[in-house]
Amino acid sequence: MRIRKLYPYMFLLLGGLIYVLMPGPLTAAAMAPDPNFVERPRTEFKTPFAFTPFTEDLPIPPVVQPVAPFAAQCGFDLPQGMSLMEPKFYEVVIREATVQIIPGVDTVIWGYDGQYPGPTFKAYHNEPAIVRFHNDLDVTAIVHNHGAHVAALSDGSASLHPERLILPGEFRDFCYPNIAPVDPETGVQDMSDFGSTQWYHDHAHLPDVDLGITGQNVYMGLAGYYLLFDQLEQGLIAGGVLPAEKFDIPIVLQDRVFAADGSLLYDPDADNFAGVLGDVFVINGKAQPKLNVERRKYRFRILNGSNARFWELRLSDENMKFVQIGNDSWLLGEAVAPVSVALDGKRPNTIHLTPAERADVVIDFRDAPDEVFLENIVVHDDGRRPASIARSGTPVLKFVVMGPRVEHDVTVDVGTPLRPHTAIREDEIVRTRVIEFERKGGLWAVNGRFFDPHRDDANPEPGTAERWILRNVGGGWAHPIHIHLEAQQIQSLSRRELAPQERFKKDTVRLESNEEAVVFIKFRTFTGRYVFHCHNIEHEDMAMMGVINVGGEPQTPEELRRLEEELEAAQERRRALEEAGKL
Ligand SMILES: [Cu+2]
Repeated sequence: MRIRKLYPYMFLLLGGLIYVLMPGPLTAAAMAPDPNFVERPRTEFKTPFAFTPFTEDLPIPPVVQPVAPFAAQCGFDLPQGMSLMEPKFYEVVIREATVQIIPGVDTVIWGYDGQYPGPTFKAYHNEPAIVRFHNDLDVTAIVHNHGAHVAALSDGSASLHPERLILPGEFRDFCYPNIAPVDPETGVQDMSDFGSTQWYHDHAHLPDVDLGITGQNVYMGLAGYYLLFDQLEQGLIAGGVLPAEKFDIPIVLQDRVFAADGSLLYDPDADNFAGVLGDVFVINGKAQPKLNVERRKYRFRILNGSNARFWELRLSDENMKFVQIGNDSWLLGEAVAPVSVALDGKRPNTIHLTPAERADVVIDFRDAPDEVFLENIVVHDDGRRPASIARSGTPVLKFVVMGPRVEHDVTVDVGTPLRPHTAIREDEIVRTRVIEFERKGGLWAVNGRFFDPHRDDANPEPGTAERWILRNVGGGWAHPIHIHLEAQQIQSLSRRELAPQERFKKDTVRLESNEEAVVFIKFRTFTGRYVFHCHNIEHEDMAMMGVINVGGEPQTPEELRRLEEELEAAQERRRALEEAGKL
């Protein structure tokens, strides 16, 4: 495989903490510390295989099955007096496997249980899952359950807890309680925040060199679904509102580049750390597959699992509509007709997804023609942001529609109530923080600083709500911002209106260039250290990450004064940007 285990620019060292920054862009000539470095032509990053698309079936990942109980290393760290059902135990081996992503081409991947994408977890409310992940690779791994409400030590938050890294040949246990956040006033779980479509993926960051390898590990295949069910969602399914589990299909969107020997090519420094893009569209681990469907409604849990690529999806038949029922981890308050709201305009009936975002949608095939394509209309050929929207989309998945029309199908439609939504109120907000994301010194920074696992960037008090102003001051770059542990409720976006599907909860917020998002977030149930970061994974690996310490050392008067000053300076900067017409 064509992976560099450690990138040639080992510029990130000095006591493991201090970044050595070179003036100007990071080029091979400027850094040149690696005698083995060979500058390669960009043509090397073009896949040299031609194939006929839509000949192979869309793979459906198997469901992980429980094993006999074992003595777990992890705990749930729940509030006192809270009890759960008996846990279920699972064992998963992270290992190499040879698969065919492109028909007829053997490719080595790294997979959970050797599967790409990984097997699907199905978990139930209040029924904890304890998962033992064994690492049979020769690289370090760790697992983050994206969207999960879990104790800090089971969150897989990069190198904040280095003892949680799964070293080669070792295993670590992760404890997922499968609960909703506990309301600090009532002590009761707030089921309006109970998740539905989470995904688990690698999140490794090497503490000895302060370097992320998440991009490499996810690119090689380490990602899968973690689905949650509770009485409410099971009621919607049993009551004939939402499609049954048999018609509930995961769709992971990814892009990959292949070398001539069939191996996956991964090299973030080839593109100046802008973000790694592929030229083959891979859906559930297959290049442009097909799926046979009946003439009925299907639920598709679509995940942008790409490292850096933005996708915007539409259906080839203009008469067919998406009905969106979930966004990121959660079901919506009510089903909506999705709209893509971008800087270049609004496009109804399309689904825009930046890395890590999910859209849970229902598609009605009852009156569909025999062939329907899911198309991607984004033209995205450098890591910073999509270049344009294509009039003629690229078909990425073919639906082969068969059989008679199913009468009396499930009832979900635009406006159908789903999970009641509890809005965080303005009067609950106890603090405002400004978090600015920018390119700096060839890397990626948060509030002017690079990720330091030893520094707290925010110390919210448990049980309180905060206003976070997420601002992209990086000019031409777009950043999907992911905050661990709790949902974000978007209040406003500075450069576009809020789409109907963005009005409820998000765990990944897209910041367009020079855009500002005001979000409310409430910290409940757990204390400890978690991360927030850009989910362009190369940006994350290259330092665009910060630390939240819930209930950490109370901020000293000096720190609070500094926060006030930062806020004032940020407001000043905002005014300047506004005057310059840049926000
Ligand atoms: Cu970014």
